Amino acid sequence: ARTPLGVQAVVLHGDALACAEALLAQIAQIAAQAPFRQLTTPGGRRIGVEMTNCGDYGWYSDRRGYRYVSVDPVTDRPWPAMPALFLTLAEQAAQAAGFPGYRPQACLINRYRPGVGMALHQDRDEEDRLAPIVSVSLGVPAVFLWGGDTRSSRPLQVPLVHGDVVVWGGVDRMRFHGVRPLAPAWHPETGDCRYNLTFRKLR
Ligand code: MD3
Ligand code: FE
Repeated sequence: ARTPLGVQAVVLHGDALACAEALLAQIAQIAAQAPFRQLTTPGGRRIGVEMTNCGDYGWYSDRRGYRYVSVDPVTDRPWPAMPALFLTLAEQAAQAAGFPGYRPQACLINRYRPGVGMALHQDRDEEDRLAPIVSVSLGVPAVFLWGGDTRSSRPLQVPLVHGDVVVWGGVDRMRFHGVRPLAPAWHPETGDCRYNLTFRKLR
């Protein structure tokens, strides 16, 4: 089943269910090489979501700014390679949403604990402002906030559960979006956490 969110944005309900356990096993392997950590904003605030990356580039933030780096500043090693399963899942989801030939260069892995959310923002650190972003939700359900082209428009609330895949590209790529603070809940495969994989093509 699918729910359109916009002209070029769609929720693919449960499209990652069949491979969810394998995805979580890969996340554990990646985190063993590049641990989850809380980053700092350029303004000096700690980001509540814990993050790590895999692929050619990883999203990073500290006092010097938001950016993509090919070497993990915490371990001084390249980010773990993007698992083949991640690449094929992202490519298939993009294809199903009308973006054939998608090859992401970066996968940001977000971990949300109870009470943690993500404020309304735009993803502006990528040169390619039209290439789709693919997101995969795992574990505890969350409410995704789907806004407009300005911060002031009131966002739609979209529930996302274990195995849901969302694709945003083209005219919907620069929309404001966020995640409501996670309500305490339990999932048999992730405990009290939610994981989100965010695939991006940078240029
Ligand atoms: C919608 N992550 O890491 S999914 C992020 O669930 C981020 O962890 C959220 O927003 C999460 O930046 C939301 C990913 C997402 C990414 C980019 C988008 C949704 C988007 C760009 C436009 C519209
Ligand atoms: Fe975002």
